[in-house]
This record gives sequence, C-alpha cells and structure tokens, in this order.
Amino acid sequence: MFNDTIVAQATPQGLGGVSIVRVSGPKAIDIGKRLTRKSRTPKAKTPTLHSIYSRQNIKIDQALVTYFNAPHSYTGEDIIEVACHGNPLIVQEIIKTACKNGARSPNPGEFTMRSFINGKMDLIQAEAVASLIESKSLTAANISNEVLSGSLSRAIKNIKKNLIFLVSTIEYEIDISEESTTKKTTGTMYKTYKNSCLHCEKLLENYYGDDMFLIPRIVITGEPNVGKSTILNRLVGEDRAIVNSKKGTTRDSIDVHLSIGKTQAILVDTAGIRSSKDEIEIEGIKRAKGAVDKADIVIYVVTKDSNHPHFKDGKDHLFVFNKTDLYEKPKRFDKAIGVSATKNKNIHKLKRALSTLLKSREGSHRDVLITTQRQFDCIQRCLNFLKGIETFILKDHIYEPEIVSLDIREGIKELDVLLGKTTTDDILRNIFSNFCVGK
Ligand SMILES: Nc1nc2c(ncn2[C@@H]2O[C@H](COP(=O)(O)OP(=O)(O)OP(=O)(O)O)[C@@H](O)[C@H]2O)c(=O)[nH]1
Ligand SMILES: [Mg+2]
Repeated sequence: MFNDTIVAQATPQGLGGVSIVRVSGPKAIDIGKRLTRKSRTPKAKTPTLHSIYSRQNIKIDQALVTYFNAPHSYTGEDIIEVACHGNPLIVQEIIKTACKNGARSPNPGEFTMRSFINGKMDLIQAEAVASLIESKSLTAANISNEVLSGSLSRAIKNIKKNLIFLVSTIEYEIDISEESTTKKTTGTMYKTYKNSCLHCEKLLENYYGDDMFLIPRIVITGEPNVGKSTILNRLVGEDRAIVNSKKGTTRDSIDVHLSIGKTQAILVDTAGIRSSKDEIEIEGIKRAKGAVDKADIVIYVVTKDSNHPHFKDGKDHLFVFNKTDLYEKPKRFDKAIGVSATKNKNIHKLKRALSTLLKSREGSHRDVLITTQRQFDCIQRCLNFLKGIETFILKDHIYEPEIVSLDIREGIKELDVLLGKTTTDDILRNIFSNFCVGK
C-alpha cells in the first residue's frame, strides 16, 4: 500500500458536460469531506449529490461524489470520485483543494500502477487498460477487454502451472527418489512438456500487432476444375487468378484483398484437392490444406460430379455449387448456393451470404490473443528455454534432468516477468509511462 494520496482529472481536459476528478490514497476520505464540508464518511459505492467548496470555502459547484472503499476500488485504496460540471476552472480548484489537503499529482498511469502493486490486477491486465483506451476499432476494444478480464493471464498461469508440475516432479526424482522415473510419470511429463510448448506457440501465432491481424481470411477450396479461381475473380471483380480447363491449374495459394460493403477480408484461392503424383501439385495441395486450417471462413465449391464435402468443425462454411449454366444442382447438394461463375449468376447471393457471415464475426474474437511486444518477447523467451531441452525429454526417459529442470525454471521466470510477479522499476516505468496521467 502507498502512504501518499494522488489526485487527477480522469476525463479529458477542456470544457464538457461532466468532468471527473479522482482522488486515491489514505487521505481520500478526508479530502472528500473537505470538498463537501461534511463530517460523516460517505456510504461506499453510492453516488451522492453534494455542494463542492473551494479553498476559500466558496460554493463552486454541485457534483456527484462517489466513495469506493479499500480494497474494493480500482486502485485497491480508498477512492473519491467527484463528477463535477465540465469546466476546467472548477476541475482545477477541486484538484488544488485536494493538494492543499495532502494529495499530489500522480505520474502517468499511477492509478493503474497502484492497482497492479496492490494486487488488483497483474501486469498483463494493466497493459490491457492502456490498449483498451487506445483501441481504434470495436474488435480491438473487444480483444483488450478480454485480456483485461484475465483471458491471457489465465492462459499464462495454466502454462506456468504445468511447468511447475514438470519441474517439481523432476527435482523430486533428482533429490529423493533412488529409482529412475517410472514410465507412466515420464509419459505424463512428456505430454505436459509438449503441451506447454504448443500453448506458447499458439499464443505467439496470435500476436495482435495491428488491425491487419484481425482481417478475416476467406479460403476457397474444393476439387480441381470446379471453378474456384473463376469464383475468386468474380468476387474481386478482376482477373487475379489464372483460369484454365486443365485440372490442377492453380498450384500455389493466392491472397487477394476483398471488400464487401464496409468489411475488409483476405480472399485466398487454393490448389484443387485430389490425389496426385506430381511433386509440385502435392506441395500445392499441402499449402491448400494449410490455408483451410488457418481460414476463418471456408468457401467449399463443388460441381456436378464432385464428392460431398467434409466440413471442418469450428469454421464458418459457405457451400457453393458452381456451373449452374451447365448442370442443374443435384438433390445431394441441396444446401449449396447455386452459382455460375462464368455467367455471373447468383454471385450476388454468394456475396450477400459472405457479408452476413463477416458481419456476424465483427467485434468478437474467439482465441486468446497477446497484444504487446513485451508479452510476445516473454513468451518467446520462455519457449526458447523449453525448445532448448527438447532432445532431453523423451516419451520414456528424461536425460540430463538437472539441465532440464534449470531451463524449465528459466522458462517459468519469463512467465513471472510477464505476469509482473517479478519485475524491475525499468519495466514498470516503461509500461506505465505510456498511460495518461489520470489513468
Ligand atoms: N460453364 C462453366 N464453366 C465454368 C464455370 N466456372 C468455371 N468454369 C470453367 O471451369 C474450368 C476450371 O475453372 P477454374 O476456375 O480454373 O477452376 P479451379 O477450381 O480453380 O481449378 P484448379 O485450379 O485446377 O483447381 C475453366 O475452363 C472455367 O472457364 C461456370 O460457372 N460455368
Ligand atoms: Mg484454380
């Protein structure tokens, strides 16, 4: 706990309907009493209308005053919030009165830093406060809010818990047990180790650097020659992909930018999926499958003689029957949208369906994301320690257990730095200097 009290305007500077001044620390209640000239401690979390008095005891405003009692406040300390009329003169006078009665101006981000130091949030959540304030889209706000609610912290704590299990089992074996580790234990440890690496890798893949990361990927897939490339050209309105009557025309995946209404997406054309002996085509098919794995939305294209598609779980699918100018849509493809890409028939229906899907995805993101370079670096360093001992951890044996346990401990240290369990003044200064003064 801090023994001094800070005061700052929490809302933007300038004229406005309402401005909020926040006071946090041991003198907050007394300052609240002085501002309102009341002698009783206010009821917690109950906004109450009060007259506000200047340093010279002149009534300068009517304001809603709310008291948050420690530790049930943002900072974990006693807080008084004064929601006054949005006049900078009034705001300044409230701040000056608070300072005259023992408060001081905070450093940037000091309210949030106090919250972190008082154990109200970890460092990841503190960073999320800044990201949330700076979010430039609702989706970005949604992501920061998830992190602030603890999604990333939970994922990191889970990896840490598994690594602690690993290290304690290994060290138990080194210190106490005369016998070598049993196969069952080693099997569990091997799995735990692999899962920890996987979880770190998954998080690193999900580094949300900018809004580009959030642009949905729509991947067109299906057997060769069904018209995937023609459909891509139709959707973007220009000939971006080569079309040919020869099966296996598209070899490498092609990414193009697609805008439907106000929504942006990446549209990906892929090689047709079939069994092939051609080395280049095999590579193309491998990439096509990889693209489908990474897709947010899959457009599965069939035509008259195609096999019925197998839709993957956890993805949004659009099922399209192409070449309706040549063939009637068979009953088994009842659920597909019938189009003719060459004749531009019903492509608008496909666009509408895509638009609906894209809109339904807006503002929500299912994966746990990391949002800052610091978070990325800590997880990367943890993974490097884990990967460094990969050859020592086998399904039925662990070689060099001393080295293994040391490196896992180093990995755990990185997660502690990430959560802010161990930290330096430099790290804190770096993080909180990006905040505004009143946050
Ligand atoms: N009649 C008709 N032909 C079409 C239609 N769409 C595509 N085609 C033709 O089908 C052939 C294959 O089209 P592509 O777009 O190259 O097919 P693809 O699925 O990309 O094929 P791969 O790249 O080999 O996997 C071409 O000759 C196209 O002109 C359609 O709606 N009607
Ligand atoms: Mg093609």
